[in-house]
Amino acid sequence: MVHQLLTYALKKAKKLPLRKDTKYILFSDLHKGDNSYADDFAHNMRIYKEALHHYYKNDFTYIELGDGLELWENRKIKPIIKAHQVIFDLLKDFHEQNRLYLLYGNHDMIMMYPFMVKKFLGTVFTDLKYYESILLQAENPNHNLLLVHGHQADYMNYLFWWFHRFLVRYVWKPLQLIGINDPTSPAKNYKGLIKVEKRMKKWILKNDNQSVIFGHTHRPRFPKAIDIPMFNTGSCVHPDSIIGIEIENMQISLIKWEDDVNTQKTIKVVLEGPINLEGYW
Ligand SMILES: [Mn+2]
Repeated sequence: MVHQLLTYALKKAKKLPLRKDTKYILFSDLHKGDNSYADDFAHNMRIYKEALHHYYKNDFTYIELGDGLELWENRKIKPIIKAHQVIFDLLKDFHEQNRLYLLYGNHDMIMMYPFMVKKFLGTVFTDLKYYESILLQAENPNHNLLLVHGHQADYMNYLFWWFHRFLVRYVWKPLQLIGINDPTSPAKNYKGLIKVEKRMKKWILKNDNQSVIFGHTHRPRFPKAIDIPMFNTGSCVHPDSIIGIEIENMQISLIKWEDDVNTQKTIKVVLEGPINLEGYW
């Protein structure tokens, strides 16, 4: 099942060029909510905004690898837009320059339907599209990076996302108030996370070492050139930082944005890399 879902995602991926002069910033799993107690993103909003400013000024194309919106806990979009208006405005700037690409994850799976995108975000963006997958493709067609949310390797979350949504809305969200975490989420459950990574690695090996970048588990991964080429962007709901992946000058790096303890300024820290992408091919 996982193999079919990932292979299908590869086949239908939106293709974007990968060159010396292309610059991409990849974030995932923002889980933007309504700024209430259950909004896991609210505390990082300021840091994220600074980061977004930086990438906008420096001509990066923004790619979000799914779960940008928390539509399980929230049925309505208006409170989310209201809570994060500044961010939607910034994303709109990217979009107007054709520098915005969004994937859907399990928490915003309904965005797979164009009419839902229009209904939910039509007031913010004109002609916005959501994709399941993107293929960053270098000149040599065998040299590419597949970008997916990663719930394809977590097929219960892919096929029965609506059932999980029901549980989150009516069971886990109320329990979160008293400190009980959703045990079915790979982001909050270590065993589930390991399973997803294992299945992803298996698929990569079966598919000629196809490089994959995904999110979903919230655990950042950055392989060495000799390892299985499985990257993970981490998330934007870490306790006091956001983590993402930059691809620039045919090099890849894992980065973190946080507040510097001494200066209180928001800064970028390079966690891994930059490494030449060629090393993985
Ligand atoms: Mn997810």
